[in-house]
Amino acid sequence: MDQKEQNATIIVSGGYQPEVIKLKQGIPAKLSFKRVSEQGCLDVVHSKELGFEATLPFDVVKVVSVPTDKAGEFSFSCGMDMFFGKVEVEP
Ligand SMILES: [Cu+2]
Repeated sequence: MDQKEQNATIIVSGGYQPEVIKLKQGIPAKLSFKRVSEQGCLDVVHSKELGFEATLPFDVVKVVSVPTDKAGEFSFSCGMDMFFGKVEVEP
């Protein structure tokens, strides 16, 4: 069956849960971040490699699109680059 879109939900609380998100190459993908902790710099998530930056208001789901045209491992992190998560795009 053809998949038209892939979605992953990431809970933000003292880090990212899950820390590794696996995606398939070539299928549009969205990450939904939900911050449930008041911990400071986690209110920003960004990734140079994936080309996004988003603010994460407390207890609000924030959706970002990520590219899946290239296979590989791409990291994202909190505003101060202390906490990291990773997207694995598999061919
Ligand atoms: Cu941080």
